[in-house]
Amino acid sequence: MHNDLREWIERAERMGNLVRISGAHWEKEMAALAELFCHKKRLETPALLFDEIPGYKKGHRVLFHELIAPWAVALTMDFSPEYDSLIDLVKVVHRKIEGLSPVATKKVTGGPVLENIHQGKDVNLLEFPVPLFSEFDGGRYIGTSDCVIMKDPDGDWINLGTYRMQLHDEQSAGLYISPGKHGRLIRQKYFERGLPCPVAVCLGHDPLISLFAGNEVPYGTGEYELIGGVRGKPVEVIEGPETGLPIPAYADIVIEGFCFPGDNKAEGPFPEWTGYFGSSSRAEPVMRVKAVMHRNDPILTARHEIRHKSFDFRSLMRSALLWKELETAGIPEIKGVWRYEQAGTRYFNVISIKQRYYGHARQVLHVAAQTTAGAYAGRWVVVVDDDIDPANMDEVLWAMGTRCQPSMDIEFINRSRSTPLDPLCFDKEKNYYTSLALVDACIPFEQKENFPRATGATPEYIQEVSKKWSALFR
Ligand SMILES: Cc1cc2nc3c(=O)[nH]c(=O)nc-3n(C[C@H](O)[C@H](O)[C@H](O)COP(=O)(O)O)c2cc1C
Ligand SMILES: [Mn+2]
Repeated sequence: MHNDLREWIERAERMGNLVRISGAHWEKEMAALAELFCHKKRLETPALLFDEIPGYKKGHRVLFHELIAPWAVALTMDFSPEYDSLIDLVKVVHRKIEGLSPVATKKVTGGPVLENIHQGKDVNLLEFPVPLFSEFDGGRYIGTSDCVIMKDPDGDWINLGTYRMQLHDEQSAGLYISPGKHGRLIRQKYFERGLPCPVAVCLGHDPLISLFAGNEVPYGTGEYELIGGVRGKPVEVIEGPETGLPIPAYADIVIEGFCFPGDNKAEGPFPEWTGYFGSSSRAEPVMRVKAVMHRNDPILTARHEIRHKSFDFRSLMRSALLWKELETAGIPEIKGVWRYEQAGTRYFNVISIKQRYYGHARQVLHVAAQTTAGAYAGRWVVVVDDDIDPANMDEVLWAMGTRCQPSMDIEFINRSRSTPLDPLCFDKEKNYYTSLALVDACIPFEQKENFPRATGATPEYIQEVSKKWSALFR
């Protein structure tokens, strides 16, 4: 398995999945190229490594979209990138997560991240070619594929989260964290005590860190330990010189500093995962940066939230995390979970089951809707039988069209968890609720034996004929 971002890039390039681009501008051009690649290459989208960015030193690079295609998650978690249906990939990731034993971090005294250290007056965030995604954004965003490291003041829990960061000036950046996120709850604890909140942020790092920082794992769980679990060895960390927080020794770029109670500044808008500008400009906490550490020729990782893309690592991870939570709740016979990228990996979730008892399908719907992975900004949860591939929309629509009696088979949950980024949340100061539709598109359990036979030859006969006539389909 790769050890750091540098090795990951080498391997991606060897697979033919990395495109190097010289001379594209940080102002909108890198983002537009990323959008173009994404729409032209769909499930084969490569990672883009930008260099010689106008106004910046050669070697000060930006890596866009390291996790936007199935090959990338396979490389990052070290499994084969071959698949027939996307649900095959979820099964692999689910197996990896299901049996994961957490591995604690290992403290080390040095590492490549310390090749360059700037503190005090020497801190200058503008030394990095921070992208501007579009002319409608609140500013340039230095943190989009970042990893924000914080410590619970009441214990040893270290939380990692991906939260957007807008560049304000050389020594400060805005840190937007949605209500209820772990980083926000931790920061709030410091503020309620009138204390500054220590923060360290990786701005360039192994994509494996992003897999866990950017997805919902339960409150109190250390994401570092899960990363160590996947790797099979501890994440090596140095102690941050300003905050004492554990910082990955092999990161490309890390900043350290503090958020102070009441120190807010206008932040946003930002083009969000919903496919809209999440909210207009609002006052959000500022991170005052006290130290910058980076490797020679540092690489900033960046993500542009592209509307109508085919895939994102969040679909895979959030599907596998939801699957794990359903099993942890004791529900049997979950056969597949898919959370559609086209609906922001949160709004439209499909679960397939082998029905075993009366009420099985409803149980799945209600539990899935309120898990850690599923509750945040959910809108539609659909349950289907196990002959339906939840990642195949053709099959899901067939089930919804033919097995769901809307007046009986759709239930609603009101005042469920949402976010100010939700385009249907009109009050951006409070009332972040959504309703959820629970759609039972399974054959009614008592009709299983009598339900009309689905058309088509049996799978066994289809296989026999396709073997006999294989020359026709070459
Ligand atoms: C690329 C990317 C950008 C994200 N940006 C934000 C953000 O700006 N604010 C936020 O609250 N969550 C954001 N998220 C979602 C959180 O990272 C995610 O909910 C994660 O679970 C947060 O960690 P936590 O559960 O420890 O709070 C982003 C996720 C990804 C993958
Ligand atoms: Mn967390």
